[in-house]
Amino acid sequence: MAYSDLQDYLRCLETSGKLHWVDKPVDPSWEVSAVTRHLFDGYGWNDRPALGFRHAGDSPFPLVIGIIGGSPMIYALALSTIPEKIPEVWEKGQRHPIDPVAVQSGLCKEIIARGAEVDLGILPQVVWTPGQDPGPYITAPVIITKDVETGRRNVGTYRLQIKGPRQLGLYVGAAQHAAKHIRQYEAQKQDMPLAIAIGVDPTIVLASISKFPYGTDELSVAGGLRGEPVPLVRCETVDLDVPANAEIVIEGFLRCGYREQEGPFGEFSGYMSPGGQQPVVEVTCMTRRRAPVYHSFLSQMPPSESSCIRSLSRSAALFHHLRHVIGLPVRDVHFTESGGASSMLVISMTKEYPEQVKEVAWGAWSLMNKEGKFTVVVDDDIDVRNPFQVEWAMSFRAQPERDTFLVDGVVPSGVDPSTAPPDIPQHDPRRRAGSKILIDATRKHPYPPAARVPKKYLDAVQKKWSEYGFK
Ligand SMILES: Cc1cc2nc3c(=O)[nH]c(=O)nc-3n(C[C@H](O)[C@H](O)[C@H](O)COP(=O)(O)O)c2cc1C
Ligand SMILES: [Mn+2]
Repeated sequence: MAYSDLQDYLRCLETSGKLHWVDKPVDPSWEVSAVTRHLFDGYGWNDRPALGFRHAGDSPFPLVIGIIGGSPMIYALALSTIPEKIPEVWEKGQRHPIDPVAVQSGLCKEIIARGAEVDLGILPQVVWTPGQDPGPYITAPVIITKDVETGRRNVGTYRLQIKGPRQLGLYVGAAQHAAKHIRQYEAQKQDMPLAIAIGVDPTIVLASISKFPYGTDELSVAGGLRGEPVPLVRCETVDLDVPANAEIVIEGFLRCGYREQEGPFGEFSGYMSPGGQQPVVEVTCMTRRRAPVYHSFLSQMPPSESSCIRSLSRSAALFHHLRHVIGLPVRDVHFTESGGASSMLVISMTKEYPEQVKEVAWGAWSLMNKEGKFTVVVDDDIDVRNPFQVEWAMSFRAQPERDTFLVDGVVPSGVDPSTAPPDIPQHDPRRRAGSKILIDATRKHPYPPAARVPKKYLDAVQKKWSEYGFK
């Protein structure tokens, strides 16, 4: 059964013991991020609960965080599955998308504020990297825009800096789909309408933060993931549709050609992004439930919610592309969390001929042009999620001179601080000098037998383990 909305999903997390509510009032200018960070640093990958804060500053809305990428277990619950089946559900969602359906009304219309009635100050004003972010940010928005020529919808998650009661700074990376829409509208000298949903069924969030080919409606992928169409309602002041059961919807437009300083912001690389001149959302309307729950993501230093989500989502999307779209014999794909689920990519494969290793790397790099700065390809006996095994393969199946392949003149990750010093703005061409390396850590010739105690002896020992004085 699909979740009908965020609150339906939160009930499932609560029943599974995966949501910890904090009743004590907390200060959103530092305490929300500090408690969440402490939780991420203190708990193992699989044990972290998601967090809820009932009283974050003056906001009447409770805030939840870590409900999508608190852990692989939580991510699996968002997809109504178990961690081992995450790639399978993604496969289904992408192969069998279900288009959304229009409905007349929804819970997101219980309260409607227009024009001067809107005050974004009602939202929890969370500062994520206290002392360094310039102010509070909305980190989990689902932003809906349209291609000006085809009318096709795009849905993406791009951070929003709360700048005033009706103003938001928007950061959209240059390669993102909404950035194309911004260029289109500005070429036609028009303001660009947009709608922002906060707090939706988790499959919509997962589709919103994932990269699909341009033109794909992320809401149809969400339909495929949840097995039912997403119900949509018309916005009040812009020509767009939004998930009918969203907790909160903000409508507005980007004023053509206008830019203001946005950021710096604590990014998934673990460093502050430089910030730069970015568009500003002028809010025209806010619709919401009577008692909405506000949804946020923790980004900054890995491990974070962002690195967990990116690792699981990107790995599944790339596996699908390499294995099922291009048809290469790839067994498994893993973006490491320490690499911000961006820089370090490990792929295992059942190599059919030596050149195929490069085909795999090119396939990965052309789908995800900014990712996989270090790409390691291993044989199918290596567990890509086990760094010990991966380093072992690199250590004894590769010769750096023969088995590495360097490429330059490629687009780097926009927030990789190794490309340029912090005073160079985020979109500056000087940040574009990227390069990548492929490390082919597969066997190139027959290998000697592995030096292991034979399994039959290990099994024999296991059977009488207590005889050796072990419990
Ligand atoms: C927690 C989190 C925060 C993100 N913040 C941003 C952001 O501020 N700007 C941005 O361009 N992309 C951001 N992304 C990445 C986009 O959501 C992602 O690339 C998505 O594919 C964008 O949609 P699009 O492919 O339709 O452009 C974020 C992703 C996550 C998981
Ligand atoms: Mn898109």
